[in-house]
Amino acid sequence: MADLLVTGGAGFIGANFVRHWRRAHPADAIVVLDALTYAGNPTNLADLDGVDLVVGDIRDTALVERLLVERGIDRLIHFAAESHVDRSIAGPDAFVETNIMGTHSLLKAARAAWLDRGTGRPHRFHNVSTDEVFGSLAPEAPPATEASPFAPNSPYAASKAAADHLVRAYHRTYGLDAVTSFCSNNYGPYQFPEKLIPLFLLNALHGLPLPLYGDGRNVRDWLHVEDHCRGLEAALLHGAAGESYALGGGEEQDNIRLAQSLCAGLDALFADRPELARRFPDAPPARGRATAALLHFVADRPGHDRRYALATDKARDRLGFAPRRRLADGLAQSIAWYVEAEAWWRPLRAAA
Ligand code: NAD
Ligand code: TDX
Repeated sequence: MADLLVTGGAGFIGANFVRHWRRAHPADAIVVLDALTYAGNPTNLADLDGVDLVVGDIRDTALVERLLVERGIDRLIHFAAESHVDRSIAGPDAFVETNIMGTHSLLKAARAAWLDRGTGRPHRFHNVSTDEVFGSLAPEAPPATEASPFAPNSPYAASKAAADHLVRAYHRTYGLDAVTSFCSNNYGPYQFPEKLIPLFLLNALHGLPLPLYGDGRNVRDWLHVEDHCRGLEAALLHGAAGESYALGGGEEQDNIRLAQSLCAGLDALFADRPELARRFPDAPPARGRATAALLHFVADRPGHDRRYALATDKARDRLGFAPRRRLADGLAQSIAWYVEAEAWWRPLRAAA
């Protein structure tokens, strides 16, 4: 096997994956293909050697085919997507174009480069998907598995589900070596501050409200991004062609509880480090108040899925996957990272 192509490698999970792969496989060259949308940030990769960032669109089939052929790339891991549910509700078109048409463009390029040329070389197309394709679970329902029916509810989830079906079809019809993984809500460094955890942390540092949608009792399963990356590495290297694997965190939590943990974690950090009150004078603990006072309820997200959860038995048994980082520890690490990463997030907030 030769170089690795990572689509969407300048985004949150993609950048964490590139960083992980660099540490785990330092001899491999990595090509990142990223269109640098609002969510793509080259500074996420700026300190790495041996990573070639190609700024381009996954819908450019000719570009992708050229990269695969000219660089002798046999492995592709596909993160590039429009990823934010609220944006998909406000404007679904970009989700159909990037997530469905874009994935199909990659599949066409992979088929042309790997199958039509008849080189017979091993190859692998890894498709990164989400627990949202299985839709909303009832409170007492068992977690979704790889065999659960698709029931997507948001335009985002529907576009991911469509892409997953195309990946499956290219395996069954053309014999493309393809694997799909489904994952729970990720958190950790470099997450764009529109998603719940970084949004709430950065709002809190500025003394701004923390808007909980609806009754705040929607449940998500949380997985630290480094654990996700270890699961993806295992699936890319050891997953079986045509199979799918659910990578869950085993950490279900409703949004109120999660938000309260974030607030308490921030209060504790400010108590430990008095200099933070000078750096962030608008944060409640800098004024002797609890951060949780910023929490408030706002109108619900339309079609808001009540609960997601994934059973990871298959990934555990076949890939040896098990999350290492507990949520409490991962949240403490994330809070500390966002407090220190002011140079990273300040331009993003200014642009927003
Ligand atoms: P992100 O929004 O942070 O990053 C997406 C990246 O894709 C950005 O760098 C962006 O520039 C790039 N991109 C967008 N459109 C492109 C195009 N047309 N061509 C090339 N590049 C393009 O997303 P993320 O949170 O890192 O998610 C990565 C993948 O993982 C997505 O496929 C998402 O559906 C999936 N996923 C995310 C989560 C999560 O909790 N964040 C959970 C499960 C699955
Ligand atoms: O301001 C907010 N207030 C709020 O209550 C935001 C941004 C979110 N929420 C709620 C909605 C969800 O129940 O918090 C929960 C998490 O929201 P998001 O961070 O937007 O994530 P979610 O909609 O669950 O989707 C995420 O996980 C699955 C990723 O964005 C997807 O890309 C991934 O597939």
